[in-house]
Amino acid sequence: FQQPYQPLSWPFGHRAHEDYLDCGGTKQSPVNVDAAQAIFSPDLRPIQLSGYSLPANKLLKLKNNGHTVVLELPESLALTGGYAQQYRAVQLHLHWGSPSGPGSEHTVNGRRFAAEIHVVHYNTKYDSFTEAMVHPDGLAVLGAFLEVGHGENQYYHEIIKHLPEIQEVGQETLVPGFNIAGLLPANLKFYFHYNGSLTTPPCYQTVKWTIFNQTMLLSHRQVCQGNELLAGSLPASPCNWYRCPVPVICSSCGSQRRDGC
Ligand code: SG7
Ligand code: ZN
Repeated sequence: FQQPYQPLSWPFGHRAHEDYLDCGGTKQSPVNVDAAQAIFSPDLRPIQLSGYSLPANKLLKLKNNGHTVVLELPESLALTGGYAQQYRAVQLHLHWGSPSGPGSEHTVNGRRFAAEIHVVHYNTKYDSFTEAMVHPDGLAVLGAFLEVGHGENQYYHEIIKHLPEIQEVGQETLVPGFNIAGLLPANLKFYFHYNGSLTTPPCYQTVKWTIFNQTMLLSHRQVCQGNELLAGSLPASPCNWYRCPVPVICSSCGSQRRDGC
Protein backbone atom coordinates (compact mmCIF):
# COMPACT_ATOMS: atom_id res chain seq x y z
CA PHE A 1 0.00 0.00 0.00
CA GLN A 2 1.23 3.45 -0.83
CA GLN A 3 0.74 5.99 1.94
CA PRO A 4 -0.01 8.77 2.47
CA TYR A 5 -2.49 9.34 -0.29
CA GLN A 6 -4.38 12.59 -0.72
CA PRO A 7 -8.12 12.12 -0.01
CA LEU A 8 -10.56 13.74 -2.40
CA SER A 9 -13.31 14.76 -0.10
CA TRP A 10 -12.10 16.55 2.96
CA PRO A 11 -14.50 19.25 4.09
CA PHE A 12 -13.85 22.47 2.26
CA GLY A 13 -12.04 25.06 4.27
CA HIS A 14 -10.07 22.53 6.30
CA ARG A 15 -6.34 22.95 6.00
CA ALA A 16 -5.98 19.39 7.21
CA HIS A 17 -2.28 19.19 7.92
CA GLU A 18 -2.23 22.47 9.80
CA ASP A 19 -5.52 22.17 11.67
CA TYR A 20 -5.35 18.44 12.47
CA LEU A 21 -1.97 17.03 13.43
CA ASP A 22 -3.16 13.45 12.90
CA CYS A 23 -3.78 14.13 9.21
CA GLY A 24 -0.05 14.01 8.60
CA GLY A 25 0.21 10.55 10.20
CA THR A 26 2.04 7.57 8.78
CA LYS A 27 -1.16 5.51 8.43
CA GLN A 28 -3.25 8.10 6.59
CA SER A 29 -6.11 6.69 4.51
CA PRO A 30 -7.15 6.32 1.80
CA VAL A 31 -4.43 4.40 -0.01
CA ASN A 32 -3.84 3.01 -3.44
CA VAL A 33 -4.11 -0.77 -3.19
CA ASP A 34 -1.32 -2.28 -5.24
CA ALA A 35 -2.77 -5.75 -5.68
CA ALA A 36 0.56 -7.22 -6.76
CA GLN A 37 2.08 -6.18 -3.42
CA ALA A 38 -0.74 -7.51 -1.25
CA ILE A 39 0.22 -10.48 0.93
CA PHE A 40 -2.14 -13.39 1.60
CA SER A 41 -2.86 -13.76 5.31
CA PRO A 42 -4.29 -17.10 6.49
CA ASP A 43 -5.24 -15.38 9.77
CA LEU A 44 -7.96 -13.24 8.17
CA ARG A 45 -11.41 -14.88 8.28
CA PRO A 46 -14.37 -14.08 6.02
CA ILE A 47 -16.23 -11.01 7.25
CA GLN A 48 -19.44 -11.95 9.09
CA LEU A 49 -22.36 -9.58 9.38
CA SER A 50 -25.26 -10.14 11.75
CA GLY A 51 -28.35 -8.08 12.42
CA TYR A 52 -27.96 -6.08 9.19
CA SER A 53 -31.46 -6.87 7.97
CA LEU A 54 -33.65 -4.14 9.46
CA PRO A 55 -37.47 -4.12 9.45
CA ALA A 56 -39.20 -1.31 7.56
CA ASN A 57 -40.73 0.02 10.78
CA LYS A 58 -37.21 0.78 12.05
CA LEU A 59 -36.59 4.34 10.80
CA LEU A 60 -33.00 5.43 10.06
CA LYS A 61 -31.75 9.00 9.90
CA LEU A 62 -30.20 10.01 6.54
CA LYS A 63 -28.25 13.27 6.53
CA ASN A 64 -26.42 15.47 4.01
CA ASN A 65 -23.32 16.64 5.91
CA GLY A 66 -22.02 18.82 3.10
CA HIS A 67 -19.61 16.42 1.51
CA THR A 68 -21.37 13.08 1.81
CA VAL A 69 -24.63 11.39 2.80
CA VAL A 70 -24.59 9.63 6.18
CA LEU A 71 -27.09 6.91 7.22
CA GLU A 72 -27.16 6.36 10.99
CA LEU A 73 -27.34 2.71 12.00
CA PRO A 74 -28.77 1.10 15.14
CA GLU A 75 -26.29 -0.62 17.47
CA SER A 76 -27.73 -4.05 16.72
CA LEU A 77 -25.54 -4.51 13.63
CA ALA A 78 -22.54 -6.67 14.52
CA LEU A 79 -19.33 -7.25 12.57
CA THR A 80 -17.32 -10.37 13.44
CA GLY A 81 -14.88 -12.62 11.59
CA GLY A 82 -12.19 -10.75 9.68
CA TYR A 83 -9.56 -9.80 12.24
CA ALA A 84 -11.21 -11.60 15.19
CA GLN A 85 -12.52 -8.64 17.18
CA GLN A 86 -16.13 -7.63 17.77
CA TYR A 87 -17.42 -4.40 16.30
CA ARG A 88 -20.81 -2.72 16.12
CA ALA A 89 -21.98 -0.45 13.34
CA VAL A 90 -22.63 3.25 13.91
CA GLN A 91 -23.20 4.74 10.45
CA LEU A 92 -22.58 4.27 6.77
CA HIS A 93 -21.83 6.90 4.19
CA LEU A 94 -21.04 7.23 0.52
CA HIS A 95 -18.22 9.02 -1.26
CA TRP A 96 -19.77 10.03 -4.55
CA GLY A 97 -18.08 11.42 -7.60
CA SER A 98 -18.92 14.64 -9.37
CA PRO A 99 -19.69 15.57 -12.95
CA SER A 100 -15.96 15.93 -13.52
CA GLY A 101 -14.92 12.49 -12.33
CA PRO A 102 -15.24 9.35 -10.25
CA GLY A 103 -15.33 9.65 -6.47
CA SER A 104 -13.90 6.59 -4.74
CA GLU A 105 -11.34 7.42 -2.07
CA HIS A 106 -9.34 4.21 -2.29
CA THR A 107 -7.96 3.17 -5.63
CA VAL A 108 -6.88 -0.27 -6.85
CA ASN A 109 -3.80 -0.42 -9.04
CA GLY A 110 -4.23 3.31 -9.57
CA ARG A 111 -7.83 2.96 -10.75
CA ARG A 112 -10.54 5.12 -9.16
CA PHE A 113 -14.13 3.85 -9.06
CA ALA A 114 -17.39 5.76 -9.54
CA ALA A 115 -18.10 5.88 -5.78
CA GLU A 116 -17.30 4.12 -2.50
CA ILE A 117 -19.44 3.03 0.45
CA HIS A 118 -18.02 2.99 4.00
CA VAL A 119 -19.77 1.17 6.84
CA VAL A 120 -18.24 2.51 10.06
CA HIS A 121 -17.99 0.27 13.16
CA TYR A 122 -16.41 0.59 16.60
CA ASN A 123 -14.87 -2.05 18.85
CA THR A 124 -17.39 -3.33 21.42
CA LYS A 125 -14.70 -3.19 24.11
CA TYR A 126 -15.34 0.58 24.15
CA ASP A 127 -18.52 2.24 25.35
CA SER A 128 -19.10 4.52 22.39
CA PHE A 129 -17.85 5.47 18.93
CA THR A 130 -16.38 8.70 20.31
CA GLU A 131 -14.39 6.82 22.92
CA ALA A 132 -13.29 4.11 20.48
CA MET A 133 -12.11 6.46 17.74
CA VAL A 134 -9.00 7.58 19.63
CA HIS A 135 -7.77 4.04 20.39
CA PRO A 136 -5.53 2.15 17.91
CA ASP A 137 -7.92 -0.81 17.84
CA GLY A 138 -11.04 1.34 18.04
CA LEU A 139 -12.58 1.39 14.57
CA ALA A 140 -13.29 -0.94 11.65
CA VAL A 141 -14.61 0.39 8.34
CA LEU A 142 -15.94 -1.86 5.58
CA GLY A 143 -15.45 -0.33 2.14
CA ALA A 144 -16.79 -1.34 -1.25
CA PHE A 145 -16.56 0.26 -4.67
CA LEU A 146 -19.59 1.27 -6.72
CA GLU A 147 -19.55 0.94 -10.49
CA VAL A 148 -21.99 1.50 -13.30
CA GLY A 149 -23.50 -1.80 -14.41
CA HIS A 150 -26.74 -3.27 -15.70
CA GLY A 151 -29.99 -2.12 -14.14
CA GLU A 152 -31.06 -0.55 -10.88
CA ASN A 153 -29.60 -1.76 -7.60
CA GLN A 154 -32.64 -2.27 -5.33
CA TYR A 155 -30.69 -1.83 -2.09
CA TYR A 156 -29.06 1.43 -3.12
CA HIS A 157 -32.47 2.55 -4.35
CA GLU A 158 -33.63 2.53 -0.69
CA ILE A 159 -31.14 5.36 -0.03
CA ILE A 160 -31.01 7.14 -3.39
CA LYS A 161 -34.78 7.60 -3.62
CA HIS A 162 -34.53 9.85 -0.53
CA LEU A 163 -31.71 12.07 -1.84
CA PRO A 164 -34.09 14.70 -3.29
CA GLU A 165 -35.27 15.31 0.30
CA ILE A 166 -31.77 16.25 1.50
CA GLN A 167 -30.35 18.38 -1.32
CA GLU A 168 -29.35 21.16 1.09
CA VAL A 169 -26.37 20.82 3.41
CA GLY A 170 -27.51 19.89 6.93
CA GLN A 171 -30.87 18.50 5.85
CA GLU A 172 -31.97 15.09 7.13
CA THR A 173 -34.78 12.67 6.48
CA LEU A 174 -35.98 9.27 7.76
CA VAL A 175 -35.47 6.08 5.77
CA PRO A 176 -37.36 2.82 6.49
CA GLY A 177 -35.11 -0.08 7.48
CA PHE A 178 -34.00 -2.57 4.83
CA ASN A 179 -31.29 -5.21 4.44
CA ILE A 180 -28.15 -3.09 4.93
CA ALA A 181 -25.97 -6.09 3.99
CA GLY A 182 -27.38 -5.74 0.47
CA LEU A 183 -25.32 -2.56 0.09
CA LEU A 184 -22.16 -4.67 0.44
CA PRO A 185 -20.88 -7.42 -1.87
CA ALA A 186 -22.24 -10.97 -1.53
CA ASN A 187 -18.66 -12.20 -1.42
CA LEU A 188 -17.28 -11.28 2.00
CA LYS A 189 -14.27 -13.61 1.70
CA PHE A 190 -12.09 -11.64 -0.69
CA TYR A 191 -10.90 -8.33 0.61
CA PHE A 192 -7.83 -6.14 1.17
CA HIS A 193 -7.08 -5.36 4.80
CA TYR A 194 -4.75 -2.72 6.23
CA ASN A 195 -4.38 -0.51 9.28
CA GLY A 196 -5.16 3.08 8.38
CA SER A 197 -7.08 6.15 9.46
CA LEU A 198 -10.25 8.18 9.10
CA THR A 199 -10.03 9.69 5.62
CA THR A 200 -11.18 13.12 6.81
CA PRO A 201 -10.29 15.30 9.77
CA PRO A 202 -9.74 14.43 12.60
CA CYS A 203 -7.89 11.66 10.70
CA TYR A 204 -7.37 9.45 13.76
CA GLN A 205 -5.00 6.63 12.82
CA THR A 206 -7.31 4.07 14.39
CA VAL A 207 -9.12 2.32 11.53
CA LYS A 208 -8.83 -1.33 10.50
CA TRP A 209 -9.81 -1.12 6.85
CA THR A 210 -11.51 -3.83 4.80
CA ILE A 211 -11.79 -3.10 1.08
CA PHE A 212 -13.86 -5.73 -0.69
CA ASN A 213 -12.66 -7.14 -3.97
CA GLN A 214 -16.17 -7.52 -5.39
CA THR A 215 -17.73 -4.25 -6.54
CA MET A 216 -21.34 -3.10 -6.34
CA LEU A 217 -23.20 -2.40 -9.56
CA LEU A 218 -25.65 0.50 -9.83
CA SER A 219 -27.41 1.96 -12.82
CA HIS A 220 -25.88 4.97 -14.55
CA ARG A 221 -28.85 7.01 -13.38
CA GLN A 222 -28.33 5.98 -9.74
CA VAL A 223 -24.66 6.99 -9.82
CA CYS A 224 -25.57 10.33 -11.35
CA GLN A 225 -28.23 10.95 -8.70
CA GLY A 226 -25.57 10.43 -6.03
CA ASN A 227 -23.14 12.71 -7.82
CA GLU A 228 -25.83 15.33 -8.10
CA LEU A 229 -26.29 15.46 -4.32
CA LEU A 230 -22.67 16.40 -3.93
CA ALA A 231 -22.78 18.77 -6.87
CA GLY A 232 -25.48 20.68 -5.00
CA SER A 233 -23.01 21.48 -2.22
CA LEU A 234 -19.98 22.09 -4.40
CA PRO A 235 -19.11 25.08 -6.53
CA ALA A 236 -18.71 22.63 -9.45
CA SER A 237 -21.02 22.72 -12.45
CA PRO A 238 -24.44 21.24 -11.66
CA CYS A 239 -25.27 17.78 -12.97
CA ASN A 240 -28.81 16.53 -13.21
CA TRP A 241 -29.10 12.78 -13.57
CA TYR A 242 -30.90 13.09 -16.87
CA ARG A 243 -28.13 15.14 -18.40
CA CYS A 244 -25.14 13.83 -16.45
CA PRO A 245 -22.29 13.55 -18.95
CA VAL A 246 -22.08 9.88 -19.81
CA PRO A 247 -18.43 9.80 -20.93
CA VAL A 248 -17.26 11.13 -17.55
CA ILE A 249 -18.98 8.43 -15.53
CA CYS A 250 -17.87 5.80 -17.99
CA SER A 251 -14.24 6.75 -17.62
CA SER A 252 -14.39 5.19 -14.15
CA CYS A 253 -15.07 1.80 -15.67
CA GLY A 254 -11.56 1.63 -17.11
CA SER A 255 -10.54 -1.64 -18.65
CA GLN A 256 -13.46 -3.52 -17.12
CA ARG A 257 -15.81 -1.67 -19.43
CA ARG A 258 -19.32 -3.09 -19.32
CA ASP A 259 -22.43 -2.41 -21.34
CA GLY A 260 -24.02 0.69 -19.94
CA CYS A 261 -20.65 2.27 -19.26
C1 SG7 B 1 -17.64 11.14 6.31
O1 SG7 B 1 -16.41 10.44 6.58
C2 SG7 B 1 -18.62 11.07 7.46
C3 SG7 B 1 -17.96 11.40 8.78
C4 SG7 B 1 -16.71 10.55 8.94
C5 SG7 B 1 -15.77 10.76 7.78
O2 SG7 B 1 -17.40 12.47 6.06
O3 SG7 B 1 -19.15 9.78 7.52
O4 SG7 B 1 -18.82 11.09 9.85
C6 SG7 B 1 -19.87 11.93 10.12
C7 SG7 B 1 -20.71 11.52 11.27
O5 SG7 B 1 -20.10 12.92 9.46
O6 SG7 B 1 -16.03 10.95 10.13
C8 SG7 B 1 -15.42 10.74 12.39
C9 SG7 B 1 -16.09 10.17 11.22
O7 SG7 B 1 -16.61 9.07 11.23
C10 SG7 B 1 -14.52 9.87 7.89
O8 SG7 B 1 -14.89 8.50 7.88
S1 SG7 B 1 -14.19 7.53 6.91
O9 SG7 B 1 -12.80 7.43 7.28
O10 SG7 B 1 -14.90 6.28 7.02
N1 SG7 B 1 -14.28 8.06 5.43
ZN1 ZN C 1 -15.67 7.40 4.27
